[in-house]
Amino acid sequence: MNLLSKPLPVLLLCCLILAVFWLAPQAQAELIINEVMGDPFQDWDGDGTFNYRGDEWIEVLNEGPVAEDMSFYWLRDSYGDDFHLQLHGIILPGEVAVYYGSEAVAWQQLHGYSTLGFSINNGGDTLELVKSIPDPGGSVLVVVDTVTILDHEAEDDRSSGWDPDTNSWTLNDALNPYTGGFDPQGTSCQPSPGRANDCVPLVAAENTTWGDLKSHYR
Ligand SMILES: [Ca+2]
Ligand SMILES: [Ca+2]
Ligand SMILES: [Ca+2]
Repeated sequence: MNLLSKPLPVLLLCCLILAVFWLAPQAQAELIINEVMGDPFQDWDGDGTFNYRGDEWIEVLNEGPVAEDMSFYWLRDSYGDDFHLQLHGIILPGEVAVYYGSEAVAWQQLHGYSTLGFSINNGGDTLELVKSIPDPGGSVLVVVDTVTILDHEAEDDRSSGWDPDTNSWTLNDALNPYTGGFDPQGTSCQPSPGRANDCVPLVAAENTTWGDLKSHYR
């Protein structure tokens, strides 16, 4: 089709369609749920106390080329339509941010919702990252990522994390080794809230003998 041969109104309409296409917010935001701690058994959020709701956490990774304003994003699980937390902050390309259950509880208190936190079911759950996209008729909600974790992944202090090298989810079970037969199998890696999913194994404390110490100074 030779556009130049068309009347001016047709050309203007074509330009308008192209402009809307290019300027519309893209639903395919390159944000993913990167790691999930569904069944904490220690004080992960660092508030000084362990709480099974407050110390759950969900990590989000920005795989895209631009910084993302997280105030357009929400987290929820697959039970019901209620959001658990409106996210916050900016995530730079390649960076992660971790959101704790205690933040969800505080947000729910503030907005008059039931204070369930993320409510990640220890028997397995499905989590959604949802983006609110401005629209002339009101905002449109788009699910940008969905993650399902199984029963054996949501066990004391095990996290599930996305491994870009293998394109699969891995089980970070250094703090609570998994010996069963379900996938994902354990990796002996530690959970890594707030940082890339680089596998850091748990290092046993070394028994240092007097002979070891002397050997350093020979
Ligand atoms: Ca805590
Ligand atoms: Ca839980
Ligand atoms: Ca991580």
